[in-house]
Amino acid sequence: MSHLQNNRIVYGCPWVVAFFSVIQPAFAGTIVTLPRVDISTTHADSTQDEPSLADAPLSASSPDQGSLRMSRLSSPDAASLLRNLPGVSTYSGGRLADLPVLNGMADDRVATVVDGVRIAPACPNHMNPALSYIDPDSVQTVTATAGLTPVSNGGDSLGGTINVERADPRFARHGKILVTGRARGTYRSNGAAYSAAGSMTVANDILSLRYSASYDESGDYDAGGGLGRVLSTEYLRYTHDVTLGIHKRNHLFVLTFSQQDAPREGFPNQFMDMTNNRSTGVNGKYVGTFNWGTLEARGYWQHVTHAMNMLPDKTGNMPMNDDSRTAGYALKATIPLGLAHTLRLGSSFDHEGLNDWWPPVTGSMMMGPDTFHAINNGHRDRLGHFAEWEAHWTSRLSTLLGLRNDLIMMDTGNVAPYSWTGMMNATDAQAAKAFNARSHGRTDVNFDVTAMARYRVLDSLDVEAGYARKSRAPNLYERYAWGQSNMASTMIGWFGDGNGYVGNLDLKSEVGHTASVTFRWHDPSAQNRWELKVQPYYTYVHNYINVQVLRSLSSSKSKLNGSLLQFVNHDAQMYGINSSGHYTVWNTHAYGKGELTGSLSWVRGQDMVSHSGLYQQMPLHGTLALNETIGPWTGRVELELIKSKTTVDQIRLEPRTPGYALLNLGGSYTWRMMTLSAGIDNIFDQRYYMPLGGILVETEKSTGQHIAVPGMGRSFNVSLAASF
Ligand SMILES: [Cu+2]
Repeated sequence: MSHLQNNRIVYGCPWVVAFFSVIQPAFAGTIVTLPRVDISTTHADSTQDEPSLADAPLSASSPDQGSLRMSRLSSPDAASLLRNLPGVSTYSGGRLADLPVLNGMADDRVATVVDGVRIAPACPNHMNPALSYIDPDSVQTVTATAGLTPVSNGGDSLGGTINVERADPRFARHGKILVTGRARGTYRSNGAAYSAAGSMTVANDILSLRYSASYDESGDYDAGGGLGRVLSTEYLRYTHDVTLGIHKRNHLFVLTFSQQDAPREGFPNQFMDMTNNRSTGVNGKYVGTFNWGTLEARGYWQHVTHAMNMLPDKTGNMPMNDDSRTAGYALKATIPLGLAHTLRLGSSFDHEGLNDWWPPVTGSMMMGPDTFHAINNGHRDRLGHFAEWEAHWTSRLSTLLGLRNDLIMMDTGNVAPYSWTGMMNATDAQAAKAFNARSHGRTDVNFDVTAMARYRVLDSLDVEAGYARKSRAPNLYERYAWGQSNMASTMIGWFGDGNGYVGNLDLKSEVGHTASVTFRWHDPSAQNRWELKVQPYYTYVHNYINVQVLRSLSSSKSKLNGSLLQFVNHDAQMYGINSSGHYTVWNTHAYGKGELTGSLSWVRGQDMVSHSGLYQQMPLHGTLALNETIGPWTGRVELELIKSKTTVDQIRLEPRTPGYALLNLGGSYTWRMMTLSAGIDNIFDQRYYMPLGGILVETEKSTGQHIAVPGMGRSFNVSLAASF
């Protein structure tokens, strides 16, 4: 696994810096970075110098340091760390809630694992996805594995796995005390955004205690090209984490307590905004090496209360609440069998419990007098098991074969509309009766297989090819959302497209068959001066969960253009090519190191029943960047190129968007413990519309105009950071 370097360049508020600069010198030289008890390294030591297929498939990629620096300067959303990776795009609603798309598969189809835990969004609009709970400065490693994913990287997904981990705790040398930390303050001119993030560790050689916190706030941003302010794009979020680490010989135990408050976040492409999201959680990890192998055990618990209504940019009043409790464990044992073979065994259980209810609005004819129960005591429990066998046959040939079983059990209680008898609630009362008349319990038994091989054809060419069968069971809303009125159905949906959605009790799991091959040409020397990766892929999905039209939403009272859509199983296919590379242009004492990096991705998706394009398929897009490092200076020029989006999902009225190019510039200077970074995003204030950004819902609601959400205009960003 390509771990990012343990980045000690960190950033800070001046007052924090001033305080810690006083105490810093006393502890200089006591820092010990724990020898990672890492499955991939322990295994690699026992065989040839060949990286593990399961932990580092060629289809996996991680952002380079220049890209990470720029992402952290530009955005407080951890999903932005993924932005330049091949095959990866994101679709946005709120600015702290980007949802990843891998090889054309979005959101729930991607296993997004944060600190070993996969948490489903607790919201009918997916406003609080897994990556929204971690601030980018706390993130240590980011890996996106597109397409062929080893079964040990997670089931119940089709597109691949995104793995984000916070830094392991740090310990001191025996007999010493370590005090270390980082702090950073950031200002972004567009939207007048402020961020602050900091962390402090106190540790001896056995115990380590770390406190991390972050704060992010922004007003609405201005679109590029003088389009004006984009309403409902503000946010405010606080996170706090306390991490306790215990390290004894070959054992590492880590316990993290997390708390997050997000009092507001606007969603320009939803009918609702987030008016509060509060999360409390515990996450434990144990890693131990034994004479038989390595054991990694994780456990977690999280409670989320989520509230939605309209922030001042929107008109209306409609409170909606979610309460979710999740808990689970994951066990993974890595057992070397001789020098050439490794067996991995895993077991996991994830419980998700959800209540979604909409309190009555006093004085409203429609929203009352009772409480609307959208999901009443719903739960989705997943029990997963896998076995994976990796073999290094020769120094050139390795194979991986994995089998996985996921058992997904779902159920929910009876539901209720705002009123059983009110004239205005007749549609929903009838729908609730029909829903309650049926049994709701469903069990999906899913099997996954991944078979792949890697062959070193030349010292400068590796080829990895394989096949994966992967499955995903429907989420709670795809099965159990039941309201059929315009008002109830438009509250459901994480697509930002202005349509209304209703679930389907008869949905089956999606099963995807993917064939893919990755070619990696690279510098045969250890200097790694150049690399080019090209990955074509094809996926056929049986029972892809798409939609069919039940009726139009437009009426004498509604200016909406969209439709009431019901989730249905259709077959679908996706194919595309991901490519990425880097090239060291110069590396001399006088001029430092100059490196070109780039990526180019193309994907197409089709519904085989409706013959429409699939929703949210990113048009051809790429990034070209030049990174320069010389002494304490770094610089980056980045060009983003996105082709016009002409293939769209006609059923959801997905807008076509013109092509565009954005130029971004950034640089940093490090002086002792301080780093000053500055950058300009979208230098030419280019006007553009986000191809996966959905539509301006409030505009459509009031005027009937169907407009894609415009992207952000020029922003001057600056941050000051310190590490000590
Ligand atoms: Cu929400």
